[in-house]
Amino acid sequence: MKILHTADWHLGKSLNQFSLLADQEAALDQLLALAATERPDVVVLAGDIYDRAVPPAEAVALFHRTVNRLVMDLNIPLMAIAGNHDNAERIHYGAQLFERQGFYVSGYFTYPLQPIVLTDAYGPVYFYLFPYTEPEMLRAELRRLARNDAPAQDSLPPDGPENQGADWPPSIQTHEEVFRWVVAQIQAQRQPTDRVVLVGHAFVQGGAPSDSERKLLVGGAEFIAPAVFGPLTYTALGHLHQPQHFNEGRVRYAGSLLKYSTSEAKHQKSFTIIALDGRWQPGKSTWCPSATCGWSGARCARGNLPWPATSHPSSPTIICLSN
Ligand SMILES: [Mn+2]
Repeated sequence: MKILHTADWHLGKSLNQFSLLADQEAALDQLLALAATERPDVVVLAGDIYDRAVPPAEAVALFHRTVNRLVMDLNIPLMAIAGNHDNAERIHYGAQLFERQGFYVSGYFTYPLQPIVLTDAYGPVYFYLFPYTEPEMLRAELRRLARNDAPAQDSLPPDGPENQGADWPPSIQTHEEVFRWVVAQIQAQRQPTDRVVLVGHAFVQGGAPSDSERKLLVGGAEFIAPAVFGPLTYTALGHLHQPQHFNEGRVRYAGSLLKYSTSEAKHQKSFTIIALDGRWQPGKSTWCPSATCGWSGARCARGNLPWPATSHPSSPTIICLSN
């Protein structure tokens, strides 16, 4: 099973009122070219599709074109989740309809968690899409389910509301507790040798942040210990904009599509290709530099600055003033 992992597209983002849309389109052209050559079984987009809850129409049109080219023209499924910059309901629009064509999109989680199953020569791989979910959102939804809207008896996992008595729903205060709950749900559904991939949007403890990420919670409690994801075959994450990995590469950030702040000037943006063989652990992973290698992107110039800045019209230069 070959997985092309990408994240944090932030379509429609502007830097100092300068639209990055043309550069985003060029980078997505590179992604589509890579997909056409590599023929992954699935492309995974781990949140922050757009830069804000109500993206510009041109950004929505770019996403529309990209999904069409990948899913309809290249016939490669896409699995996408909402990140903390996205609006859950808007991202979730059309989810059940699009699924029939191979575009799996999840703006908000639904209970019980249900995997998307893709099969290769070694058998099934279970993909769990868990969009960005605040601890309070998860608590509220679990309370609602416990109160009066529990799903049908035969679809309840072993730790469902009817078996938990007064302790259910569990107390969930932090992002780590959210993902402990998610992984426990998955563990209750799977066989130990099943290959399981989780797609999420979260801040793993020890990860290197950038200036273009919005904090998940004010006052801490946003960090998740990498060990939480230990039982899973692969965790495809979004949120941190620098490509990086944990747990021997089994927990990974693909990084953002472009450099979105001066703190990312030295990043080399990329797409990640993960190959799963028959074992529960991932096989080789390939790091594919994206279009941004040849693109100046956000860069930080110091010293005697040329003025006016001479750069490609669609490549902004951020000028850092220092004394
Ligand atoms: Mn992001």
